[in-house]
Amino acid sequence: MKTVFSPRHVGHSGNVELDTNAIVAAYEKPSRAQIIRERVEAVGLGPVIEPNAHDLSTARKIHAHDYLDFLESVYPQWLAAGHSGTAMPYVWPTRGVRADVPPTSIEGRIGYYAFDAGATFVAGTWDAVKSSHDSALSAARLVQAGERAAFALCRPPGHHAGSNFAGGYCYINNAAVAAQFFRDNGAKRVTILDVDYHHGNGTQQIFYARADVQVLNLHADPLQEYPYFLGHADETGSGAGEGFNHNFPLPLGTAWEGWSAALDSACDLVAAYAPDALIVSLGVDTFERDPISKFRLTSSDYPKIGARIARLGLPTLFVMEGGYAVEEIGINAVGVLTGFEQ
Ligand code: SP5
Ligand code: ZN
Repeated sequence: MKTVFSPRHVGHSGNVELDTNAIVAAYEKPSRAQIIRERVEAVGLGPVIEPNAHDLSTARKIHAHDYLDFLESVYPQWLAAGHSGTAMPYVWPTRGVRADVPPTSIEGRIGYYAFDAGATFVAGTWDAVKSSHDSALSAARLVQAGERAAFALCRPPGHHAGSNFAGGYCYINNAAVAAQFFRDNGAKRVTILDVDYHHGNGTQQIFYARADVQVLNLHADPLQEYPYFLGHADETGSGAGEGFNHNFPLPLGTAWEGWSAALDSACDLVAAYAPDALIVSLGVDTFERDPISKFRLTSSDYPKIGARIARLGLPTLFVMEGGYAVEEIGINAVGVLTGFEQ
């Protein structure tokens, strides 16, 4: 299968993040994408191509216009306010506040449009975010044009980004934009299957009231793990979307036996929905040695994930999400893809 990848992701580098009790170098770093790209070439998965430029018209259907404007302007505003280095929020709206009034100061705005401290900005962030979005759309176009599968090697990732908020290293929800693209180009139903360790709260929020995009999430139980405030099993959709959102919260320490049982259940639901296209939000932070996660999948498990997904027999777009064990991230992510192709 083809891989769509933009070298412009490297502009999003040098960020710091808040980790337990310290400001540390961000776990979501450029070497992640570089090592995956090298593995794609080492195993001969297929050609690696750069994305075409796409405008934001599809993204505007799933993200608020003022939010996209914010993403593009936040870093220049941060500099104009006399700040330097990593732009990050320190205050967020919560219960009982005026969530309808975006502040004018950049310190207020950056918190208003985020749910955590994990969506930070440097000078090259917007260009990287835009290139990641372009990779998702270009790869989606390959699948829409008839390829069995394609790999959008997106960085930064997207599944924590909602209609009007960033967080968890995510800005534009690349998988959600791809789903909207499929819907706008002939697909009647689209499924997003999110196998990242963390619940894809942004993807769930975007499609929660929609029946045309089925969303399934396998993830660490939000009672025990980030992003904590969404991802329970009783979140099944609202209004017209009732019955089209499925969560599989799993306990910390889950290994292949428990994880694959949830994948089988999810795949049964996908088959019953019979989508025209499948998008896999591909996180490999389920790995036993991931530095910020607590599942126990091994490198030999990843090809089995790909093989199970392939059995659905659907046009499939893989969109890269998380995974922070940088040494093994290429083996694990590309393992899913080679397992799919066998
Ligand atoms: C796309 C994606 O996988 N985003 C994940 C964002 C996770 N952010 C929370 C990180 C918390 C790190 N604290 C773990 C302590 C290990 N020293
Ligand atoms: Zn994750």
